[in-house]
Amino acid sequence: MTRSLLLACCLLLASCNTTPQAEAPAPLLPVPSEAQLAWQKMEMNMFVHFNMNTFTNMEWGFGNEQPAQFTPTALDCRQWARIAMLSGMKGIILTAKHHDGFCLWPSAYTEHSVKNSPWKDGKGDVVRELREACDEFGLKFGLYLSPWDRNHPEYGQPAYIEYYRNQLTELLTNYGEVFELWVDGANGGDGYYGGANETRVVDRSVYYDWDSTFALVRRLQPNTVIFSDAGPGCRWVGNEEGWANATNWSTLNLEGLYPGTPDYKQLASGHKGGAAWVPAEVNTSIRPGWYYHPAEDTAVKSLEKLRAIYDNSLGRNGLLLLNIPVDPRGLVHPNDSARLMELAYAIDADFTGDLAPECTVSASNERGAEFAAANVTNWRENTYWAVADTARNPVLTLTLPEPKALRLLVLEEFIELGQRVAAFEVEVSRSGQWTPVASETTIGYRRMLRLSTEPVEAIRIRFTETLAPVAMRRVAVY
Ligand code: FUL
Repeated sequence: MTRSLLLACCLLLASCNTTPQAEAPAPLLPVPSEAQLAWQKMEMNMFVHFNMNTFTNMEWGFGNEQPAQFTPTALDCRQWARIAMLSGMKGIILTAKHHDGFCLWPSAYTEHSVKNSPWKDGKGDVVRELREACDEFGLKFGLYLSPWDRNHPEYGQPAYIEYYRNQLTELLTNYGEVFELWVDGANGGDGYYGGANETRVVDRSVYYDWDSTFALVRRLQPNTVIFSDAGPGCRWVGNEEGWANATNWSTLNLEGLYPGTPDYKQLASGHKGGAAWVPAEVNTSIRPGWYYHPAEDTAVKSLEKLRAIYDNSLGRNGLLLLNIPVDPRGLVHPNDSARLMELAYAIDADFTGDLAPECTVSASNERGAEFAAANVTNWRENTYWAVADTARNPVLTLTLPEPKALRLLVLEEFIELGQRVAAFEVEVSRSGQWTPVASETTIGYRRMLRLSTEPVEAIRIRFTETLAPVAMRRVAVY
């Protein structure tokens, strides 16, 4: 046998021994952009309402306040950032301008800002201080710029839109990377409006021409995730109480929706099979108000309430944006920071002791070796279990090394390929007998289910309705 013939035989043999690699499942469109994916993985962020209202004890300033009233005595953005970081939050979003129009940065386009306040003799810039604090504590930095402006004389006219865009340009040019821009939908009508003291209600579906403004944002900062009632980066969840619906699709049909849409109730669930990827952000406050009011020092939400909010947002395929009102000193009040530390400890305890890695994992179907069921317990971000395109109603079973009582189940889809699961059932086995413990709908980035079982030998998930073959990143069980 010649050498080349020998080589050819060897190659042939080698290729016979390799099992063909299974192809990854086709993505189910729409899928998240890289920026949306990075945003989703932040999981919990801090919202900071701090501005003129902090000093006037209001929620919605009228717009006739004076810069002289902005008088923080001990403002320290590093304190806010440290608390956010220690609470497990990954970013902070600040009300750079709220409905009263006062600007926390020295905007070149208005006199109604920190530059005319006594704070730091008008040389201060809260936006910059927070940006720097976020960098120091490894947090991302985001901004809220209220479209409704009760101070601006031209609000309601085209000139104001130019003003708004100029301010956006300042904020998106001079302060580094902004991970999220918060576009609020409110307009309550009346205001100071440069002394006019009248009611100005705009047609929110057309006045702001959001398409052009969002194009500007994308041009200045392509990775900024734009929040509004209609996305396009992420969406309001339709309430300020801290919950998404148990059925929560990250997909949404945007037609007819705009910031301030009256049709916001549907935002709690999104749309099954929706055409755009617009995941839900659950924004709520740790206190009754968004702004600090001394009378609410004793009304900080209980740990129990905050844990429910955590479960009903992050545990239901949402991102939690928890508001912490900063007080007139310019600091987070100790009642809030203490509660946040309790929450961080509780979350930590919840997610300690994942039993899944010790389980034997099996599935009714595996697409191929690299999509094995065992991938769901390896804690790697980029591996997942997937089933063949033809597999119907797959079942995933985790068998414990010895019977254990279970308190929490965490399920995550590999959303890089889209959101697929529409219905699933959970069963546990005791002495060989399977009993149902949950019948649920969507999963998405993360679904958490509180359980309270007797010691069980195994737990299984039956996927009863999917829009495409199942692709699961992770299953954790505690
Ligand atoms: C609302 C605003 O009107 C509130 O003042 C607050 O900023 C909240 C987060 O959004 O629409």
